[in-house]
Amino acid sequence: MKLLLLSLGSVLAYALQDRSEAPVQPGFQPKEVEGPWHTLELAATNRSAIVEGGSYRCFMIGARILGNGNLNVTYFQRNADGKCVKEFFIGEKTDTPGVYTFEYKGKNVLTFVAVGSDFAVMDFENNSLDLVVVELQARPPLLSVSPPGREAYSEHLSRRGIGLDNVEDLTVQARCPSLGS
Ligand SMILES: *[C@@H]1O[C@H](CO)[C@@H](O)[C@H](O)[C@H]1NC(C)=O
Ligand SMILES: *[C@@H]1O[C@H](CO)[C@@H](O)[C@H](O)[C@H]1NC(C)=O
Ligand SMILES: CC(=O)N[C@H]1CO[C@H](CO)[C@@H](O)[C@@H]1O
Repeated sequence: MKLLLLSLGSVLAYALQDRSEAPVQPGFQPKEVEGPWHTLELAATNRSAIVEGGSYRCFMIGARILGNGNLNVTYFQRNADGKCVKEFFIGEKTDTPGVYTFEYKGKNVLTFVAVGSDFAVMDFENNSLDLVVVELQARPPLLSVSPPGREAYSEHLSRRGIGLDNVEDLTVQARCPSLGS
């Protein structure tokens, strides 16, 4: 019975993987995404999710691996009063290293598509399957991203069919945390 479930599980995992347009970073190591992060850009299949007031407009500040292998992601988000509020979500690890799931406005799948020493390209897919958000993260205090990071990010935007008009550059806009918040 256990074996049957296991094989059913892998068939399912295979089917899901096959359908997903978010490939995971080969040889993903959780340690590589731990520590401070700074969100440079947000991109989405539906722009309203990432503009000011949008539910996916987040400024990630860090990630920590918990004892059970889950991922604690901390970020700031502006509330309705314009104040920056610190929040976190727990990404539950899956059978695929680099893929986590969490609840936020429905079920989400987070995939680390590409990870380098100074960047991370993160793909968030809302299970309703009509929303994909892609984030480009950099390591503070240096906020530039090497050409391989930029390339991996652009490549993934094309893969997801997200055009440049659906990208928000957070480095030129009011950030969180900001002075007085
Ligand atoms: C985009 O999101 C907004 C707000 O959630 C929604 O009203 C709109 O219908 C969505 N557009 C598409 C094309 O899904
Ligand atoms: C996640 O990290 C935040 C910020 O460091 C902390 O406040 C929160 O307790 C952590 N949650 C868990 C479940 O570890
Ligand atoms: C922001 C967004 O589109 N959230 C959707 C995620 O998916 C759930 C259904 O699983 C919808 O209810 C949310 O509106």
